[in-house]
Amino acid sequence: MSKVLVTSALPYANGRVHLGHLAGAYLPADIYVRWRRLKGDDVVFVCGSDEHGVPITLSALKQNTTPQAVVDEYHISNGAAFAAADIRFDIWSRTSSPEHHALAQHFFKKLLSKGFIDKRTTQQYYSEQSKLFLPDRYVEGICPRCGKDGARGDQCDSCGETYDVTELKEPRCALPGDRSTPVLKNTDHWFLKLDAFQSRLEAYVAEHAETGAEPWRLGTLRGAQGWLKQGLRARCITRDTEWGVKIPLAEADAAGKRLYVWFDAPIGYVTFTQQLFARRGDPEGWRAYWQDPACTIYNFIGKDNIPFHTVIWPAMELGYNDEPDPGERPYNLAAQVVANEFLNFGGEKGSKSKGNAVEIGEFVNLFGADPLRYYLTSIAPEENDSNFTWTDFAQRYNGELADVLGNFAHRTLTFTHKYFDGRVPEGRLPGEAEERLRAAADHACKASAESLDRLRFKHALAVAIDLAREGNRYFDERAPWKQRKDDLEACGTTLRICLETAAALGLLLRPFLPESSAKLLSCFGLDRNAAHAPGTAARNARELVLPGQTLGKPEVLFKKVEPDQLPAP
Ligand code: B3M
Ligand code: ZN
Repeated sequence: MSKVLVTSALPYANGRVHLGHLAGAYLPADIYVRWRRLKGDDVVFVCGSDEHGVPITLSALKQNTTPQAVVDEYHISNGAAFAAADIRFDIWSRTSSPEHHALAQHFFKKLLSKGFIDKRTTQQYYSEQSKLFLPDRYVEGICPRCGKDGARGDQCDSCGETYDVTELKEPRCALPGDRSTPVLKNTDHWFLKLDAFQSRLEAYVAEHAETGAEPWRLGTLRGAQGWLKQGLRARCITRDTEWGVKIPLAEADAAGKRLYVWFDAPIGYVTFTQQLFARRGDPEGWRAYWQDPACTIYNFIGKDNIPFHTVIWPAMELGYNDEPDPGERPYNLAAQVVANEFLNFGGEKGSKSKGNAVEIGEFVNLFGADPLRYYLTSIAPEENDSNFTWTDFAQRYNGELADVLGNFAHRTLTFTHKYFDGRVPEGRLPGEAEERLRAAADHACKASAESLDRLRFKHALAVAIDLAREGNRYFDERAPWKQRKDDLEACGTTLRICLETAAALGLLLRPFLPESSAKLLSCFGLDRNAAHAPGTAARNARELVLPGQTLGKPEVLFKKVEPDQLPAP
């Protein structure tokens, strides 16, 4: 039994999570967690809201409310959205918790005492009107790259480029009621000396290159290497804001400043694991996941978070690990940083301001969690961006889930109930066609396991649907509705093999479609919480389908979607 820690990127509590987020960092993680648990591994799955950051204060200003009210709202609604999609975190916590503030400050102090953080004087825009230093997001102007007006201080929404706020042309404050022209003023900030970790990070990333034991996806690797190639430079890890983790220093120039959100957020993975074990009454239990090299850590993220997970956070851990204090063991670095590309809507990135992304609750209310999980996995943006459309969903749902999978399982089970009294028929010795279908099931089970181990979820799911297709083809060829009249025993053989295949499908779909697979497997007497028995799923399936065994009554797993049920595009 291996120990595994799985994390999903902590969503900002500044908007509702949508299908794009789900496809990127949450659904694949949940599928992977379920898969490792089925294999009998000891898995912990942590997530929570990222509740700091200047954009949250900006939202609060615009909505004339407090940052706390903003994060309270989204922490609850996002937690509910994940639950609706059957994403089962072991803990759904938040970075505003006191434990998290304390741990983030502890990290800061450790890195400071080891000389990896220093204080520097920088120039920052300041509003004379509001008497306020302005974080980048509080400044707007003309993009220095594409010339569009309305560009944000650190990034242009129009061309996507990032730049230094001082490069922005015709800068102005972006505060409600304050559009004055800001002036540059000196202010002190703290910097993380990333350059000190250049060679150690190069070695870390090289370990996960194509030839390594846990090779990263190409996108992750390229993102990490791109940063390293440019040469790492010290990065500012504090901001002029009143919202966030306080800088744990008595100095006067720490007033009015907080830790940068990307400094504290990844520490949240640790805090949440600590909180989880504290709740379980085992306050030291978290160390077996974070400070024992026998545990493997998997970070699931969207591609825009790659540098933070492959460079900055590992640098913080490496710095912390440098000459650990007595009694403390070094932190584990992630073995896998699983980054996904983007799921787009109508060809565009989902965005809050455009309102073009589909919300999780909206989808689940219409069609349920499993159809959502199915569709998002079948178009998973593993290698390239992909695109969500309602019509494509309906086509795949009807054509694959309803017509292929659901139909095969349903006709096999109902036929057995009708003509064999709901018991697995003995039949005759299997012939060539039967052995072929069994071999296909064996092959599917191996291929699916291999793909899941290699984090290729889309492929693992496609393998199951292909097996259901084979099953339907065999059912049609054998035509049990005719066999029944001419040769009941031959008909029994057909159904027995089809039942084995249906059970194998139930097992193959468990990580992807928790509800539907549990319903299907309950017909074969398998409890939804039972782990896979050792061996291949195909062998397990045959053991679930023993001649004479009574089968449960099947339900229609997937009712067809009619065009008028779809929301307007
Ligand atoms: N809050 C998510 C984002 O960039 C960001 C992830 C933090 S993971 C430690 O949307
Ligand atoms: Zn631009």
